[in-house]
Amino acid sequence: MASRRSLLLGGLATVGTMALSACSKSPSPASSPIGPAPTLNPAPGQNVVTKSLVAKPTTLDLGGVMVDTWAYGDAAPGPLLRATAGDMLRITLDNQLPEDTTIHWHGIRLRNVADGVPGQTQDPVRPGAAYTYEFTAPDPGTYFFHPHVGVQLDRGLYAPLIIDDPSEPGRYDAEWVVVLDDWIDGTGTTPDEVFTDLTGGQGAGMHHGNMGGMDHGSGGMAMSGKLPFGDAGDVVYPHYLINGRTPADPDVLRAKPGQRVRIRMINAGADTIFAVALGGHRMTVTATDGWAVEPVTTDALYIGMGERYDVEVTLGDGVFPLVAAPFGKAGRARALIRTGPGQAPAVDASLAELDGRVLFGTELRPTESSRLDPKDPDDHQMLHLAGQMQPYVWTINGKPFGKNSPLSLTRGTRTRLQMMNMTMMTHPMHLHGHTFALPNGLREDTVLIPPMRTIDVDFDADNPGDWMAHCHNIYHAEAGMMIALNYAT
Ligand SMILES: [Cu+2]
Repeated sequence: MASRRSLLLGGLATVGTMALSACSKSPSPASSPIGPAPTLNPAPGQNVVTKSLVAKPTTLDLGGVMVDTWAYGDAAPGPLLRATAGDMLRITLDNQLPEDTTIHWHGIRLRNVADGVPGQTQDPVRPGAAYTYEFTAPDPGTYFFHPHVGVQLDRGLYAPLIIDDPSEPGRYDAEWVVVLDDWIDGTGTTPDEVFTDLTGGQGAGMHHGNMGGMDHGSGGMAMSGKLPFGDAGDVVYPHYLINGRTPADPDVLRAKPGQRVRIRMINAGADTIFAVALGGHRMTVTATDGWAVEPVTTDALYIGMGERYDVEVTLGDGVFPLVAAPFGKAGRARALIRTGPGQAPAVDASLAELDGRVLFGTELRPTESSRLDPKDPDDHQMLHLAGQMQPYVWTINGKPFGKNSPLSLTRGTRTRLQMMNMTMMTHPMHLHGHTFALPNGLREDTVLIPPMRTIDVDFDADNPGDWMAHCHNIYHAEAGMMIALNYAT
């Protein structure tokens, strides 16, 4: 049976099923091996942060739900990685998974060889092998890391990466990292099986008995085709998590009444846009994707896959739910903020804030210090986004990754990417190795592009290499919605 979405999208794409052969689990390596990355030696006086990560199968307790999954160590999110802007990071990945993997350092303007794209910037890290990533992290902010292989991100393989600003005064009483996720791995299926179902033409991962049912009109308020994001996801998840915990047995964040807290929010979900709100509070947004913005106070905010927002709140006295409502899907993620005694609100208690003003990231304006200086672009490039559910193929510039032509950039140019979304879904588009600016100068590395909308972003081609731009819906990316952008020194 054709889904509503496939009907809406029918005729927009002209790519046949053969195209899916390009979407192997590990993007096919270049004809010759890439070999080890050249060693990076720290500059005189440069601090080096050294850490080891083990990617491995493990069993996690999500809060009354036990799942077999893959993670960095024995927790999801994995271990917080923290450094100061300008530091060199030297991170060794020990691959104890039964598959190839890599790590992509999402949002960091790093040297190309450390970007973690198999077949493009490195050879895949084989099972049992290790690989050392060495790079300098130039910009402070909230980031995260995850594999760039297949749909591994939709397992437990993600963790926050915080880069501190050495010049920022410590003006918060506390700081919390809040990682959002949509969870299905180990609940009777795996992300690989979900992807197989999606590409099998049988209709979007709806065959797992423990899933909540497809979102096409079945979820009450969770109607498909809803504004502003249209059909926002392809997969119905049995669980939505904050910091790896279900709403029934949530993460509890503790502080004192009246304290000012910075919350660093990361959407590590594979297929879910969230609206986030804190019961009984308004939140002031101070940064997006690591870049400072003119502060805006709001009831709630949307956060797309791969996006990060920093907010500050001054806490009241009591117990408050921090809720992330999956857009267009039933269920919620929840943590609790506790500043005093009292009983936690019910898991499904409604939040007035979610019915208030919900901020879009694209409404934000940059601070003067984070604005990209205005300049006419020297180079215009286009990303034409298309796709369909049946067959499940998502394309950039008419073809899926592997068949589309890499964009050829020129070093030293101000480059404009015109991203045209010709579908009825929202796509969080992410650019590696750079931050782009929206027309008002707002810096980001990931931006939500609603259905049938075009967004122009500008960036300076000042970091040569073979880079990627792709949708951060990991199922779209794996089904082809990626493209390479290449330029030489
Ligand atoms: Cu997409």
